Amino acid sequence: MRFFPAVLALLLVLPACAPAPDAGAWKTQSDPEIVSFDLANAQEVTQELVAPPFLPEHEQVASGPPRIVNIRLEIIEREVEIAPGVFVWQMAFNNSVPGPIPVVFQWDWVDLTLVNTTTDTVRFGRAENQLAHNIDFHASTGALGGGELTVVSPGQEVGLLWRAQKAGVFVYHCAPGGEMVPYHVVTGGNGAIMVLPREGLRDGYGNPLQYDRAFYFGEQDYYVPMNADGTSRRYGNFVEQMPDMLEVMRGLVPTHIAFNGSYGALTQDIRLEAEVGETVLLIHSQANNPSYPHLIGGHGDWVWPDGKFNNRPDEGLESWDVVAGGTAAAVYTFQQAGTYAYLNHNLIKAFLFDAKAFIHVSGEWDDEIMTNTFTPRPVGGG
Ligand SMILES: [Cu+2]
Repeated sequence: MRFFPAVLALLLVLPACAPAPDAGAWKTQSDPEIVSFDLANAQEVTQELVAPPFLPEHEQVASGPPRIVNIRLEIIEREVEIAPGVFVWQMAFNNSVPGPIPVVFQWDWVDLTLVNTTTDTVRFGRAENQLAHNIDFHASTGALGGGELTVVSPGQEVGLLWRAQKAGVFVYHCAPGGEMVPYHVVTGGNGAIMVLPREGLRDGYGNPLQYDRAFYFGEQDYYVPMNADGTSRRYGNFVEQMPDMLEVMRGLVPTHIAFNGSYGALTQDIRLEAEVGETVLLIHSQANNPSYPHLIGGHGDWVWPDGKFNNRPDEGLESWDVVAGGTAAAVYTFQQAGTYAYLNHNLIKAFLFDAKAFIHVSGEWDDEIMTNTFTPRPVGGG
């Protein structure tokens, strides 16, 4: 061990000369004037929500002080064919599974009108709601995430104002109590909200980061009472379905797993497109189980741990985590043309179930990044 003192001395010197990133220095504190901004002075805006995988129109950097962002969510109990011959009575926010993803800035207020629709009031076709519903925003603070203040019976609506104190992508879901909580969540009663830092996203060096497109993937596990022939049992309404579905749920094994509600939703029904050179924000939520997002043929250039933007993003990941009742957010700049699969890298869930989406990327192919040196031929040939 006669070299030990020299090695030790070197180790002691190294930190001083290596440009090691300082995780603490990456953080910026919220402006105290923004934090203490008076609700009475906040301007009201209305955000028109859209069905995922798309996001409502939004700025990426706040151009003024905190606002009150009005949003409207209508709860609809509806029967949907989620796979051939497989019917589920869903609980859907604004007629989509997952529900729409509002986009606000940190320190804005969200002013929600939550509607438990009936056929008389519904904007989205038919609704024959039977049950009380509510909403728990993981991004909010207090009263069960708002769940305690938002229980509405069919034909009722309720208003909830809350402040977005934390930045990141956060799950919301229905949570009306007891076994109703998982029942409403695994029939589609969940979504996410994105709370952007006011200064916008930053990469791991602290440089501002803008995206050209954003897609929101909501992964849904289902527990469908099935017949022996591979079709599902059918029920008259959301309430009638519940006892049999709870039995399947108790087994903890999903019968179906889909991105955005139904099999083929993002591989056949909706065509997602991007171009080489574009930076795409990939948002993912799973309200009831973990997931492991992966972009086949690409990466997460920057991945925010647990989808929370005030943590320094990780660089160049292959697969990343979504915790149960949590989210992920990653950006990737496409470098090659082609069709990319974005999926849960529990590959059984991706391919034997349907936890996947395709992104069709147009543009140039760069041989310097990848090319065949020779195409398949007999061994030793050529
Ligand atoms: Cu509900």
